[in-house]
Amino acid sequence: MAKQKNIYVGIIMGSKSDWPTMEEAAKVLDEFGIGYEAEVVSAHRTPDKMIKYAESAKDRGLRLIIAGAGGAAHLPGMVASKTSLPVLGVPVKSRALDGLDSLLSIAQMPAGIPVATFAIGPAGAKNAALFAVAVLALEDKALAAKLEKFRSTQTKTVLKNPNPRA
Ligand code: RP5
Repeated sequence: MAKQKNIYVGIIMGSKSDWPTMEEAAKVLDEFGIGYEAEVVSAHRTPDKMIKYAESAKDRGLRLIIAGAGGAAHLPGMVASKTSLPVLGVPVKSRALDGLDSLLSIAQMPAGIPVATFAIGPAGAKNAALFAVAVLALEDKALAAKLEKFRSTQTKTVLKNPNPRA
């Protein structure tokens, strides 16, 4: 896998069917102007690719990996087992069990291999990306200012219209 300049976040997912959820992470990174790559990498259907992806991620310049999967959601944990980069896991809502299976598969990691686990579905994907922004902002003042602005705009928007009926 080739090195690409200014690509700091890898968004991976177990299937194309995860994209409507994971796209929410991509939208946030677009909004903050952060370079990312997005790709289907399946723990079960493309295990060799998954290992190569995880093993090469750091050398290729990635700083964080956002990994989404549904059902038997082994992708985030398996990727975390092959890289020391921070892995942010997004449980995708599954057809059979509404994503509770995804959530537990991602959250219940054995001690020693951490995966930061987010909410089920689009909110989780969005928050994983905001978390990645917060981590990258620790060493980027301009990005930190953008994040502060995002948060204050969000607060103002809610305060401006507290009427739940309007
Ligand atoms: C997982 O299986 C994927 O992450 C996806 O959420 C789920 C279903 O995949 P498809 O059958 O829709 O390809 O590996």
